[in-house]
Parts: sequence; structure tokens; C-alpha cells
Amino acid sequence: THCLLIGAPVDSGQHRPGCLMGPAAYRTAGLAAALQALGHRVTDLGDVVCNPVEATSANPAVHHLPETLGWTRALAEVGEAACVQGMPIFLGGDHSLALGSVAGMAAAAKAAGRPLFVLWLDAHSDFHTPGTTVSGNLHGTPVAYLAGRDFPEFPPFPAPIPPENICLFGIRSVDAAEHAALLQHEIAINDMRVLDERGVIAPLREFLELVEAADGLLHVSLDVDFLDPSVAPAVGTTVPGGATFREAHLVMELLHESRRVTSLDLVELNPFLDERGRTAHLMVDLVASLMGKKVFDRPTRSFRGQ
Ligand code: DIR
Ligand code: MN
Ligand code: MN
Ligand code: MN
Repeated sequence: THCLLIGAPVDSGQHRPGCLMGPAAYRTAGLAAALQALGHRVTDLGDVVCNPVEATSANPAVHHLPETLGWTRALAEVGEAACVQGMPIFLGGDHSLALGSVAGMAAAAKAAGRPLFVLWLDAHSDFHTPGTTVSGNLHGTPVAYLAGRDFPEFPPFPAPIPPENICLFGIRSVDAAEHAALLQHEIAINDMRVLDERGVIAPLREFLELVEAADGLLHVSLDVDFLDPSVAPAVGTTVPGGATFREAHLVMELLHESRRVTSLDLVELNPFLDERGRTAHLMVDLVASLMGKKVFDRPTRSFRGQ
């Protein structure tokens, strides 16, 4: 695979400074070398630059709207262009970057005449609109944007993604307005209760079978807080009870085996909240699993006793 690294030092979708250091942390933790070691070709497109777009929201809680609009436009453009060359990997940056990354993937999918599917690995449902957000943090809105909900301040989403093509996975923090809106949509909601009961394999395979049956493209959006804070502490919005190290690697290995993933976001890493790049290294290891590395790369025969 030709991997295209797209630096997205987005810090405007929430209030705690630090996500802008994410792209540098992934590079420092050796993301490119890890991909090359697996036989992939890597091109680092550098960091995207944001030109703010003047605008105001009807909801006074919404902050940094001009920056977020600027990132959305720039990342959609860079992402759509990158799709033609290979697999875009967006190095965030807070999750508001997905307003742009998924818009770019949707435009590319539409041009290619292929259906786009989205797997959202996150503690949060990110299903607010600019009208319903209470925190005003636009990192809590991208799923609503890609599902085609009301975003009057934003460019129309290129090809809204049908709810049955969206899968929320690992969620355990949903605000009241998000909950009410999710009940109106047929989005697959694999919250932690479902994963406790069924494990990660069955629900993920069900979704991957839909992607396969439709010959779809698959965008994966990996929020650091999908993981339990005990293994991934460097994120501003930790929520207890997340995916374990083993569950997260299993998800990545299943995704690799599906051969379906065509683009990826790495979001919400705040390297300032960490020691020695621990969380950045874990994220790099997870990307390696997604791209073909086994956690324990034993020869197959050692499992067969010969
Ligand atoms: C909360 C937290 N639902 C909000 N959201 C996210 O502020 O809207 N935290 N995405 O990571
Ligand atoms: Mn601020
Ligand atoms: Mn998120
Ligand atoms: Mn989150």
C-alpha cells in the first residue's frame, strides 16, 4: 500500500491545547518507519495549513468556527487528492479534523461511484450538530456532519453517508441531544455494553461483511479515547472503561484481514499529557497492526506444534 501521511495539527475543536503536537509526535514515534518495515511505501505530505473562513454560529457556545471551517475545507481538498495516489492517513489533531477528512473521502467515493462506509472507534458518539452542542467543542460533531444532519454554517456534505453504512464502536459517553438524535437514525451502535456481552469480533465482522457485500470503501476514524485511559492516557477527554490493549489490537488485525480499509484518521492525541510518548507509540503500534503486523509475529508453525 502507498500510505500518504497528512499532518493535521488541528487544535480548534476543543479547549485544551496540545493536539496540534500530534503530527510531530506520530513522526517522532516512528510511524513512517513502522509502515515501511511492513513493506508499505510512505509519502509524508507534511502539515496542512489552515486559512480561517469568517463565519458566526447561531449557537453562542460554538467556538473557533472560522478555524474549523478553514480546516474542513483544506483537509477535504488534500484528502480527496490523496485518495487517487493511495491510502490517506490523517495525523491529528483533534476530532474536528474528521469534518474535513471524511468530506474528502466522500467526495472521492462519489467520483469513483463507490459506497463509503465509516467505522468510528471512540468513547463518544460525536453526533452533535453546531446547533445542539453544549460545550461548543466542534470535535463532538463530525458523525452528524457525515450523516447529513443540519450544519448551516458548513459547506453541504458532498455525499451524506447512509446511516446503515456508519458504525459507532466502543462508545460510553453520549450527551442527551446526541442520544435523542441517534434514536432517529439506523446507525449501528456498538457501545461498551454490546462489546462486554459479545466481544469485539462478532459486531465488527457484521459491519465488515456489509462493506464487503457492497464492495465499499472504508474510512476508519480512531479516537485515542476509544482505548482505556490506563493504556492511552494522552487524551483530553478520558472516559473509563474503554477498549483494552488486546481488544484494540484485535480490532486492528480484523480490519487488516478484511483488506477493506482505504483511509484512516488518528485523532485526539495530546502528547503534552503523556510521558515519553507512550500513547503515541501505542497508536503507531495499532496502525502497524492495521497494516499487517501481528502483535506476536511468530511463524505460523509454532501454533501447530511443529
Ligand atoms: C461531548 C464530548 N460530547 C461534547 N465530546 C467529545 O463536548 O460534545 N469528546 N468528542 O472527545
Ligand atoms: Mn481555545
Ligand atoms: Mn471523537
Ligand atoms: Mn472521544
